[in-house]
Amino acid sequence: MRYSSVFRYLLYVVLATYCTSCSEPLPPTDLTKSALIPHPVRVTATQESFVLTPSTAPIHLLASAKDWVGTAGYLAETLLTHTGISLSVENGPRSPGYGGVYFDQRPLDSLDLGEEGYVLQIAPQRIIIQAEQEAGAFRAVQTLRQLLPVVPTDTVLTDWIIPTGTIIDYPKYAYRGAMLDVSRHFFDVAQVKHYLDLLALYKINHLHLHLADDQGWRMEIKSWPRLTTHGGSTAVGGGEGGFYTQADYQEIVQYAASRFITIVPEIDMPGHTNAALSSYAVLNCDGVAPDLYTGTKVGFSTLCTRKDTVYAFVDDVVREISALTPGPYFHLGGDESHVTPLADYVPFIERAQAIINKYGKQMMGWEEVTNAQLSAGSVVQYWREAENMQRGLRQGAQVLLSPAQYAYLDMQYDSTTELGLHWAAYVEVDSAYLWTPEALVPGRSESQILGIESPLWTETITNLDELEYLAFPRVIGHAELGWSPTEGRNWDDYRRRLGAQGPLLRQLGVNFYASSLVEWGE
Ligand code: TNX
Repeated sequence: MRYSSVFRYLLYVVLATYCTSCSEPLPPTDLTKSALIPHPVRVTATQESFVLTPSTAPIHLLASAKDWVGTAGYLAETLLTHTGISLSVENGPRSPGYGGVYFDQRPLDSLDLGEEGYVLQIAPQRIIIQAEQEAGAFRAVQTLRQLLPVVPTDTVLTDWIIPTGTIIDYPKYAYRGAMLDVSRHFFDVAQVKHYLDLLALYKINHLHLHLADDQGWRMEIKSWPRLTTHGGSTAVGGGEGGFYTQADYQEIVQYAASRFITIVPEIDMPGHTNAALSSYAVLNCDGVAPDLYTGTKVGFSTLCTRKDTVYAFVDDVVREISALTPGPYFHLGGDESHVTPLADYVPFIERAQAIINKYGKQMMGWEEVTNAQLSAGSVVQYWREAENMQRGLRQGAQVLLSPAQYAYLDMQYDSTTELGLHWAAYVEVDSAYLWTPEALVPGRSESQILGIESPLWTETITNLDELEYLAFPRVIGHAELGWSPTEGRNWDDYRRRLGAQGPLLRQLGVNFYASSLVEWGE
């Protein structure tokens, strides 16, 4: 134990003794000084404390919130893991003046908090989580979780002090996403769930899965079984690959939903398709199936866009995946189709888009899809060329911002980083944070920005430790850019709050990059 943690521990012991041995109020704590990320919209402090103890009353669902058992259970589970305190969940009427944590579903029209907004009121006697929808209550639980002190694991703490006051909070953008490439290297269901849990802590609400690329097809398609039995059998560097059965995929979708995260499936087309082309000769113009590919080049493969069979294939793939996907989007890739002539690329995107729309989904595509005529509701994902995005904006489309030089989690932090690439930039923790989404679309209404997303391409990583190293802490900064108001944002304040996440990340076992730009808390 370092000196500062010993000191903090002693402070807690003193505070706890002080609190339990007499009825004097605790010394003041200041909610506005809490190191929350994303920074909430409004925080007011009342300079007192709520103390969570083993004798705190059960978590209570008021009648209005009786259906929020999932989120209440999640809170109970989180408190148990973090503090060792086990609280049950109850509902039904309760006498006034009773302590503990309450959930209250209520219209908050006057505050206009939207689907994910919430009000978190912390008083010395009770904590009330109010939201219009359960998603908002779930985001509030993450705020509460970040307010818990982090103590060394060998410390037994019985009194967990939380500063009092009110937080009114809601997101800036509707879509705050992360993307995981499971094609270049496969990440299994348990690994994806682990990533989802970490993303949830920072209020990220979409996980885009890049399910197919040249090196591997990772999603079972019942009508085209060789896509996975053959196309999923390897990975970059020649590893064994892997794939999700449809049941696996549903498990991921459901787990994500319990964290109010929407899964966005991507099947990259017409380029980035070697795994599919190798599985079915018929998808190739020359009718010859190429070998599986385990290198890292891009832009060499294409579906034969003039064959009807290819559209039957696209229809089957989109139909099967859409049927298992409750979210509104189907991502069809569309990037780097360097060997598809533009005259073939454009009609392909338009036909595939029509198929996606037929199965009730909105198309998402990388910025190159703006070469085609987009239908209403299609979303353009910007990654590199502003001009490609501008074409989409002129068509009236919404954009999802993933500028590679700030948002790509596979970029190296600096020239000494062993994992990752650097074709777009070296992206230190400050550059990942210091950009303003709305400045990327000058002259456009902000309503054309759907949100931001942090892609993690996996050519250079094979396991969770490596995934965590590249994603954390940069994705935390992106989460704040997507959630918190731009006004008042500054690096020094963020740096302080990020440093204070260190103990929590360490306690969660996250292998984050401890950038020397940040003073990490003990
Ligand atoms: C570009 S970004 C790609 C990916 C690579 C990535 C590596 C995009 C739409 N395409 O295929 O994995 O660079 O950084």
